[in-house]
Parts: sequence; C-alpha cells; structure tokens
Amino acid sequence: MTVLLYKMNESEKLFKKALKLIPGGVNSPVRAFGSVGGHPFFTEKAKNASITTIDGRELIDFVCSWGPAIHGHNHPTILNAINDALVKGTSFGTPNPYEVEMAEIITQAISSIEKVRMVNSGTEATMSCIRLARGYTQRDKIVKFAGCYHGHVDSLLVKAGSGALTFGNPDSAGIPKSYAGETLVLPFNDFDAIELAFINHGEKIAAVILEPYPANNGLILPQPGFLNKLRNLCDKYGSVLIFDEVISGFRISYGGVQEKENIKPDLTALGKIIGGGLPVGAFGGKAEIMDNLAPQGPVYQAGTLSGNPLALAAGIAAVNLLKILNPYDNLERAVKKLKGYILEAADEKGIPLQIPQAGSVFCMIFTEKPIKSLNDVTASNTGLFKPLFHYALTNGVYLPPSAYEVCFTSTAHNEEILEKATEVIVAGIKAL
Ligand code: KE4
Repeated sequence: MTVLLYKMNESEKLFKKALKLIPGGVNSPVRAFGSVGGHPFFTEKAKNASITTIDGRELIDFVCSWGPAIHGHNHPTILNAINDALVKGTSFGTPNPYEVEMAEIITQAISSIEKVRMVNSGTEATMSCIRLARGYTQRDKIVKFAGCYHGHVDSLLVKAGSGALTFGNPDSAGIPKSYAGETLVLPFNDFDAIELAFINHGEKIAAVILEPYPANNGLILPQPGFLNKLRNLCDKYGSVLIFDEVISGFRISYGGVQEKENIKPDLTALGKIIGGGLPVGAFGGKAEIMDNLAPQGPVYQAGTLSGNPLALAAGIAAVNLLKILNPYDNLERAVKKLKGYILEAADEKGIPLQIPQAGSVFCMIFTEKPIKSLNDVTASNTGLFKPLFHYALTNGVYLPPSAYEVCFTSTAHNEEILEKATEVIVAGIKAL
C-alpha cells in the first residue's frame, strides 16, 4: 500500500488564519484534531460517502457530519427538498406547514412522543428536556451517567462527585458549583448505584437522562435489564426518564433505541438525522408533560429559527427516505462485514481490539475486555488510535479524530467503498 502524500498546504494556511479569528480555529472543539495531533483539513465539498478537502483530497467519510448524513452527503432527494423550500423563503417566524408535517412524522415514528417541539440543536433539545422535567416535577436533582454526552448544557457538563453517590462537580469552567451540585453522575450499567441513588434521593430526582446506547465515549451497550431498571425506578419515584436519542434516533432503527429495546421514556431528545444536514433538534414525549411548555404552561422555551422551513424540509426528506428504504438491516450487515476483517487483522497482529457495534455505528477500542462501562474504555490503549487515524487519513479514509468518538456509515457506503476502506483500515492495523 503506497502511503499517499498528505497534501494539507491549503488547509494549513486556512487553519493558521482561523486560529487568529476563531477560538482554537474551530467552531466545535472535536474538529480541532486535539486528541490525534496535527491540524484539521478544511472540507471543500461532500458527495455520497466522500468528502473532498480544499487540498483536493477525496476521503471516505466515517464521520458523516457526526451522524446526520445517514444517506451520505448531498443526497439528491434532500437537495431537491431544500431547493423546493428555498424558493418560497428561508425563515418566516410564523408557523409553517413543514412544522406540522415533521411533528406528524416524529409522533408516528416514536410512539412515546405524543407531542414534540422543534429546536435548533441537540443541546437545545436536551437542555429543554431538563428544564421541562424540573418544571413538571417541581424537583431539582438530575441523574446522568459518566461517559454520556448531551451537548453543552450547564446541568449536564458535570463530572462525577468524589464518592459514587455525591453530587457532581463542574466539568467545564463557567458552571457554578451550586448548579453542578444538583446533578448526580453514576456509572452506566451499574444497577446498584442507580438503586442506591433513588433510595437516597428518589423524592428529589426530577429526571434521569441518558443516551440509551452511549456513543460519546466509544459505544457502550446497556446490559440486559438496565434500561428497564431505570424505567421502573422512575415510575416508582415519579421521576422523568429522558432518552437522549440525538445520535440514535432514526439511526439505530426508524423508531430509535426505544423501539429496538421496547422501552418507553417520558421525554426524548432528537437531532442530527432529523435535520437532513441542516441545524435541527427536537424534544418530545408525554402530552401531560409537554403541555407544561409555554405558551400553554409555565415552563418557558423558545427559538427564533425553531421549525425553520429549510431545515425541516431537509429533515422530512431524510426521514421519509429512511421510511421508504428501511436500510437498517443492510447498514448493520455491511458494518458487521467490515468489523470481521478488522478484528481478524488485529488478531493476526496480536493486538487486543473490541469493536462495539449498533447498526451503522461502531468504534474501535484497543482492549481485550468487552466494553461494559466508561472505565473499560478509559482503561483501553487509546494511544494506538492516533497512528491508525493518521494512517487511514493519509490513505484516503477519514475516521473520527478521537478514540472516544464513534464511526458512522451511510446508505452511500456501498460494497466497493467499504471494501476499499476495509483494506486501508486493515493495513493500518497491521502497520501498528
Ligand atoms: P448538538 O448540540 O451538537 O447538535 O448535539 C449535542 C448532542 C446531544 N446528545 C448527543 C448524544 C450527542 O452526541 C450530541 C453531539 N454529538 C457530538 C459528537 N458526538 C457532536 C460533534 C461536536 O460536538 O462537534
């Protein structure tokens, strides 16, 4: 395998300029290549399973814009939908028909969602779920799980307290300790910890929020019965169960993890895919809870561009295409095939490797232990990811620039493209 020259001069020039104008040179930290070293390339355009850098390099994309691009980039159906909306105007600040159409789609796709409100990001969706749960229950405490990321919400950028059951400390500057102290951070998949938390604080817990398939610190699948346990405890203590399905909604299955696992949360946060590549988030759930939102109820939530016609036109096209194609089994099978070859190469090389997978989402964690908790991920040999990342990038494959982020495929990742990517990743494993 010849190692292609890694042309980056145009990106390098632009990054130098960006660093003077934008904090860290990026509008979102993970894009800065901080954990893999080097500096990011700038993307000129994207089509199907590939992105093309401003240096003219075409890369097979396993980031897919961090999840939205489940149909690959610039799918004609989505482009046409955006163009149809565009000629009618970009933003009205009044109700528009797309909002009702999207609400119908979401409430029909996800039966736990009786009412839904559109916002502009996953962060807004989870932030609104937290405020709504607190307003509805008139309680303040929140339970989240270590390793789950829910966007940059003050209440949720919290790291575990000193003891397993002490309330949290800020996980970012700028968050008052008093604020973080209302959030309890527990180990995911720890049945005893969640039981004890409710015994000790149940009457004060407004909500439990989790990614039902945590995908922001590698991919950690729930142990059998764990999601049910959370459901039962929330029922028993009158707390709101919130599923953050910003990644998994319409990605793992058309109805998300909750359909696959047959669990009904009280509120769900959505994002990414439902925007078809444009900025969208949504949150919804039981009407009894959602009706507490302004203007109907006392919990305030608003947004200038919420329900934006362009963004919803793109999202409606993307979700309708999923309903028509129902690509989930094919997406899962294709990743399973890729995974098999990579595991075989690692085994031949004597490198312990786990590849947790959920449909078209997977990650490579260098450890011999099956991944059951955040500790299993942090204890892994993340140092092996960096050389693999750069080998792949040099040879035309863009993996997420962090050992803790997951890879995404799309319906545009056809057999030929996946074979080519497999060859590069396998060679990269063998070169470790
Ligand atoms: P946004 O505010 O970035 O649209 O969504 C926040 C969010 C909420 N919930 C989950 C489960 C998420 O994964 C995210 C955002 N995901 C990250 C990557 N895993 C977005 C990439 C970035 O931060 O640039």
